[in-house]
Amino acid sequence: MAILNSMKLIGSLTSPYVRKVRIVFLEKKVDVDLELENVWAADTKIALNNPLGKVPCLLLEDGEAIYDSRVIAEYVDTLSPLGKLIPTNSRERASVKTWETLADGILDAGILARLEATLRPTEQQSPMWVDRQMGKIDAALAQMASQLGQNAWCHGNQMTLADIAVGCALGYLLFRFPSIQWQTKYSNLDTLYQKLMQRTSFIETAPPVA
Ligand code: GSF
Repeated sequence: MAILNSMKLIGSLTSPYVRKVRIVFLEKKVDVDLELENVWAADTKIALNNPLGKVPCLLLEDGEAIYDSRVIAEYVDTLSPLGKLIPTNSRERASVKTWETLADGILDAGILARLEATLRPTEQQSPMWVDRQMGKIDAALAQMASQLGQNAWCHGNQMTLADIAVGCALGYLLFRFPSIQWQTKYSNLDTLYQKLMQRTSFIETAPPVA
């Protein structure tokens, strides 16, 4: 195990999972060095730290690798008492983590649909598979909008990891699936998104314009 001076986050500027944990670091005011890694490059070294070959991957001060984004977010929330992002009460904790799973599910489905179109030759692509993934995105958006209702935040009366995960999922859709018109269909999600986008943590981690 290599000894590092400070924590190192391995990731990319376009990954929404990486964005989620970078926002958590910024909101918690915990320092971390970002090390850019293209996991799709033939010579990627990501598997040396995460055998699953995925980012984000956090290297702790003693070199231990922590993944995936949900584990990293949960860990970083414990590192400073500032603005708790995951409630300690077990029932509330489960609710916030379910919001996170719902938001991450949009990313999982979106990425699977996109890889089908970008990585597979046309004759091997399955429109049925893509439709299945797009159906998950539609259902998750509807659930988020109905659960949020007219509340200011996804859970309770302050920003939590639920809002961060939802904001990253909505931002990802704008970035990769601009044809999904979630802002017009769900004005309450748009209000939440606009509010999140005022925060330095969201502004600083916005995906680069291609
Ligand atoms: C998902 C990470 C992931 O798929 C998490 O961290 O929450 N459940 C995990 N990361 C992508 C990058 S991206 O598309 O955001 C990744 O590293 N993919 C490489 C691969 O081989 O799947």
